[in-house]
Amino acid sequence: MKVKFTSIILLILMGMGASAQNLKFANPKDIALTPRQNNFRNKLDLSGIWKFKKDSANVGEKEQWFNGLEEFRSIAVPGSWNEQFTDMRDYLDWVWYETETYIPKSWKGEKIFIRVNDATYAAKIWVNGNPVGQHEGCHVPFAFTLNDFIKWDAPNRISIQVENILSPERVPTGNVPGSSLPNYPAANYDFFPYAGLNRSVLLYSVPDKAYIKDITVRPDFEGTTGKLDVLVEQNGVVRSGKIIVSGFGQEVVEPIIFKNGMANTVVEIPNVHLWSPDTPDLYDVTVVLNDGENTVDEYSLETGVRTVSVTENEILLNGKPIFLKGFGKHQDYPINGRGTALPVMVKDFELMKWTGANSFRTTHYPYDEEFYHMADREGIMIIGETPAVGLFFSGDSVQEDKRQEICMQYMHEMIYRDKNHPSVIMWCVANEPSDKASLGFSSAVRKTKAEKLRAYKKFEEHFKMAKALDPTRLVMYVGVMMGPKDWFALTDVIAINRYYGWYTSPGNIEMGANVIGKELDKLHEKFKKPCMVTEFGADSYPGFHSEQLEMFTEEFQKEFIKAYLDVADSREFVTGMHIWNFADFKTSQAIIRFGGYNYKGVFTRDRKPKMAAHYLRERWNSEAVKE
Ligand code: BDP
Repeated sequence: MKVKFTSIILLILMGMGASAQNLKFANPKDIALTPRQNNFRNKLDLSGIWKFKKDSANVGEKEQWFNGLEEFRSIAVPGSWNEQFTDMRDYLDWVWYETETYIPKSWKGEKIFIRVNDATYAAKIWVNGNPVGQHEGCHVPFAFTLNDFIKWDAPNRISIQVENILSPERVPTGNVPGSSLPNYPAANYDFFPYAGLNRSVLLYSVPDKAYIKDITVRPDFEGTTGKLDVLVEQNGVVRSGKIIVSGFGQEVVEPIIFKNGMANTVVEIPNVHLWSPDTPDLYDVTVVLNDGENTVDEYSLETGVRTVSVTENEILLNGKPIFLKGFGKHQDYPINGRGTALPVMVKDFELMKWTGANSFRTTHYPYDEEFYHMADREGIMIIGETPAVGLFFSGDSVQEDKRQEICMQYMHEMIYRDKNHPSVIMWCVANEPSDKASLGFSSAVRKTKAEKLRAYKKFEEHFKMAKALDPTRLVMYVGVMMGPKDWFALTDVIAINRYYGWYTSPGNIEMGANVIGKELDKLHEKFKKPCMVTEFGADSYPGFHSEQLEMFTEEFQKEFIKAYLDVADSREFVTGMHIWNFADFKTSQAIIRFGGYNYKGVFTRDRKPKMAAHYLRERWNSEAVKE
């Protein structure tokens, strides 16, 4: 009866045309586990060439383009449309993507999902002309069930409408009146607003009767015994199951009993191998759902046992001080744009290790999931950052509330997706948020005490949410030059982006180093927290040299980086230095962005080392870990 009723409603909706279509919003919980292929689950990657069509007047929905695109062109998925088409570099309005696929017969009787790993910025999905759902927000996955809409023994048409309209109500923000970053397209951030299906689109299936919906593994250890606090959530009423933790010749099995769909147990691992950059030792955690004798579902993930904490001066990994050496990065590469290109990712890990780096921040958005799996295995630590860049609290409460809502959604999506990776040691809730619409260092807007407090309270919500979702990791934000200092009261680690000697006192490295040194001293004295410089650097045009230090040369960039690293070395409480940037990257057009690029990379955009990269390799590889 229920099925028939749903079908009738759907038929009515379809008959009523597009205007009546009500596309539900995605539920962040549905992306908690990476889709996997095993004996109980299936996965079909729809990467490839899709049909593509521009919809500049936004008529596609009304004209029911979800019933099949006419006069389309071909586009690669994953990839950004701005790089693939010469006429669409700056186009950010509506487009349609379409592909067709059979769904294997063997999936019959299972629950079937579509998972879009990144549709920047907003997307709506139809399958076989039926409205499936929608999502807002960039660089995070979303998923919907498809069972009501699919056909067996025939191709299924998947239509996705995407747009990347820049708006002050969105995060990241764009088209902000009076922005201190005049550029085109008018992104309120310093990277190109690459749009489209930047990551893979998957279909996957899970057992219909009951399936494992989420697994949260919280690691700890005491002496030589590892402790994994494992929380399993199922979608069904299976009563029991087990958790198997295996690795290094050991296997520990713990039975679990579900209550209201949840089961929680602590698995102890004797003679535990701890995860660290030097020993990136991983365990397999397998969860099995059992209905009597029968296994109903099974899911395995790789994780590691390690703890993260802070003292007044240090970040501790497994109780020992660590120093973060590394970079801010981008998912950016010629032609791929922001599209995931796995060979580029692998090469980036190679090059990070070649320089002697041990960490990076996912500036300025969560990266493709593969980065985190790779970092777990390679022993690279990650600061996982939300897409909250260019965020501001200037007093327009309607806009602020909308931004706040999307930021909270991002926090759920990022932490649900990335919570089990030992490589992720900190969450960064925002890059350079400000209490003014324009960036701190160029604005003279004065705020009243009450306005400042209001902004502080709003921003505090981000920390509360991150801590509530994950009490095991450090939470930080990254402060902008001349931004509000009192916000550092909220953070576990003081992280600042500084460009003294570049944007201020340009050309004067000595003065720049002096200023940052003094500022770090003051911050530490006031807040008594470990400090890190999450961005510092200078543009260098590849192959541009000079005898005497001159801005934009490779020599200047190298000396700038050296001076800042020296400042850090002379201070016990500086616990990490991340250079901006790993590689040159594409930006909007602006007078400070020659040819539409940010040249602060120590590697070129096609990953050739500049002088600074060679310098880092020498310095970082010869350094004993700072203790
Ligand atoms: C910082 C931003 C970063 C920019 C960098 C720069 O966090 O996104 O690319 O400045 O100006 O303020 O190079």
